[in-house]
Parts: sequence; structure tokens; C-alpha cells
Amino acid sequence: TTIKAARTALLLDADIYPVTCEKLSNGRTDLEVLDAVIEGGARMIQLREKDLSKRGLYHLALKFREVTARARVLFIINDHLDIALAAEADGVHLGQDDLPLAAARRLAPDLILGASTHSLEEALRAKHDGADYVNIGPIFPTKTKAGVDRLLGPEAIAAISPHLDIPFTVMGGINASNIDRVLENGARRIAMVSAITMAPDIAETVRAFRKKIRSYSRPS
Ligand code: TZP
Ligand code: MG
Repeated sequence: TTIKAARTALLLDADIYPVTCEKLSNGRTDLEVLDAVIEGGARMIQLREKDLSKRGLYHLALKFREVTARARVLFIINDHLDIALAAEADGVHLGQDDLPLAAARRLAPDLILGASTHSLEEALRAKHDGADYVNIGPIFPTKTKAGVDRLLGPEAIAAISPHLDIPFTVMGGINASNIDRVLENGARRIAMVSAITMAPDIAETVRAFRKKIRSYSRPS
């Protein structure tokens, strides 16, 4: 199989999608969080550090690549296509103000491209422009991202996803007390920062979220 097909297979298999944030990790480093989420069974991870220098992020990405390659975990980098290519990550996650997907796709035919979207229109546009998956969010209020966009609420997942024929993740304020509401609305790939990074026992928390997600039917 091609590298892109192998990456896509990991994407399709993903259930939980942990996203890093060192300042919300209770004193643990991103690499410690990475080890713990892998121990908990995560198959996909996003390195997201808005405050690091580009060079600092590159060096951290090299370490993430080493660990994720050994564990066969899909490794996505937030915002920076150049770092994703340079560190041989599996993909890059781009927001509405980042490099346009079509440009990223031209530069990186083999990368998984993810897009942050906030409506069906944005999601369909992202697919058209080459996204392999879209994130739909924010679903609930979140303290992790300042000045976030309009809240979608869990019902938006059921409204948007039937019109989408690429994998989607959901994000924003999802935790143990509301995850059932996103699952009931059809989400099966759940991205989370603080509910994982702030957890006292990250591995056990990931294990419990995975079990919960997998108790619902798997998407096609
Ligand atoms: N984009 C939409 S919500 C969000 C991002 C990056 C942050 C989600 O963090 P949390 O802690 O899972 O609410
Ligand atoms: Mg971005």
C-alpha cells in the first residue's frame, strides 16, 4: 500500500483524538502526555503548541515523530505545513486563517490534511479543497481556545454529518459528562484537549473514553 493509504487507514480507525497543550497539562510535558495517551490506546494525536517558536516546535515534532512511529500512531501537527513535512509527520491540521488547503494539498500530496470547520459550508469547501477529514466545532464552551467562534451544540453534528462523505472529528468542551451527547448525535472520532491533558490519570482516562466511544457503532 502507499503511504497515503496507510495513513488513511489509521485515520479511519481512530476513536479518540488527543490534542496537546502543555500549559493545560498539570505540569507534565507534551512528551509525557504523548506517552500516556499511547499507553491508553490512542491511535491518533495532534501536536498543538501555539506559544513555541517555530524552531522549538520543529525539535519537539522530531521527538513526537520518533515515539509515534514506534507506536504506529498517526501524528498530525497543528498550523504548520512546513514543520509537518520537515519532521515527516503524517499530516497537518489547518484552520480557516492558515495556509489554504488547496495550496497545502499541492505541496503535500501524501499528507493527511485536516481542517477546522464551523458549518456545513466550510466543511464542504474543505473537502473540495483537499481535506481528508474535517473537525466540526466548537461543540460546547471551551476555555482552551480564546475568542472562539459561535458554539454549534451537539445537535449540529447530526445536522451536518449526513451531508459529509469524509471522516469528521468533533471538538470543543467535550468531557466525560457530555460525551454521550456527541455520540448520540453521530460523532465517533472525538478530539479533546483539556479533558485528557488535565486528567490526573491520562492513560486511564483515554482508555475509558475509547471504551465509551467504541460502545457505539463504528462509522464507515
Ligand atoms: N478548536 C475548537 S475548540 C478547541 C480548538 C482548538 C479547543 C478544545 O479544547 P477542549 O479543552 O477540548 O475544550
Ligand atoms: Mg490553525
